[in-house]
Amino acid sequence: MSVSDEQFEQYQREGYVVADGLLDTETVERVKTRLESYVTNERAEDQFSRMLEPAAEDGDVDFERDGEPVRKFEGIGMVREDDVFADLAHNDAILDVVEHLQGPNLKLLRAAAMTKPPGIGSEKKFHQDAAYYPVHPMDHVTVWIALDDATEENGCMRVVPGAHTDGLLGHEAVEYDTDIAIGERDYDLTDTVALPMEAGDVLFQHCLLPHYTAENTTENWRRAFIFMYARARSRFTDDDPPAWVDSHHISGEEFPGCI
Ligand SMILES: O=C(O)CCC(=O)C(=O)O
Repeated sequence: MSVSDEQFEQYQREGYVVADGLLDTETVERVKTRLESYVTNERAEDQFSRMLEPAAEDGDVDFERDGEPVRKFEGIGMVREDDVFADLAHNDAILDVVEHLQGPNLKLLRAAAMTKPPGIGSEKKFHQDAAYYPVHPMDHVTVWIALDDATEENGCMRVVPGAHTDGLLGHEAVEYDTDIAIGERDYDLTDTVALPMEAGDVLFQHCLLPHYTAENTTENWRRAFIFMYARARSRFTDDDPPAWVDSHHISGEEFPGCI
């Protein structure tokens, strides 16, 4: 097991754990090459969506470097449509850790790639991932995979250790309907620990853990892949959930009436 008992205790206590070097270079490069093929429009996505950086959408920047200024790709369709992304979602080393936390019957709730382009990669404000998903119980796991080295300068993950035990906080909409931020508390950077990571390191994060990433002020992309896994026995708690709420079988059994 790549994550020790002490690290699993840290996950329970602080709401996160980083597994260093969980993915090898070949796996990371395969995913980055595939992502690039969407950014450069060599491939077109049918079953998932792309969002450009706000600065580019407002026409404030002339960004022609390496394709389009994509802020993120999002949608479970990423694993339904693309074999490389599907392989990543089923990666044994990742599932080993997730199954230890969530048991053997797993569904995928979210797939996304957050790409933070050079110079214009914008911040992601403080939020809890659970706020996007009306699911019970609220103990699903976000897996954040560093595809490039993530540093304080290019917008590495910052978390508020232990705050997952405070429950779900009130959120409000930011730039887009699908972009929300914690309104109920006034977190700032002094509440956080920065988690610089090397490409191939993987962060496992409790869905109630408040987190934040800053702008990318460097000349290079800061790409990360994100999956959210939940127990297959979980239930959607909203009869009319937001359009992005969906689930995809990953491992073990499925259960009627559950996600
Ligand atoms: O990768 C990032 O910059 C932050 C992503 C994130 O927290 C999210 O999309 O929920």
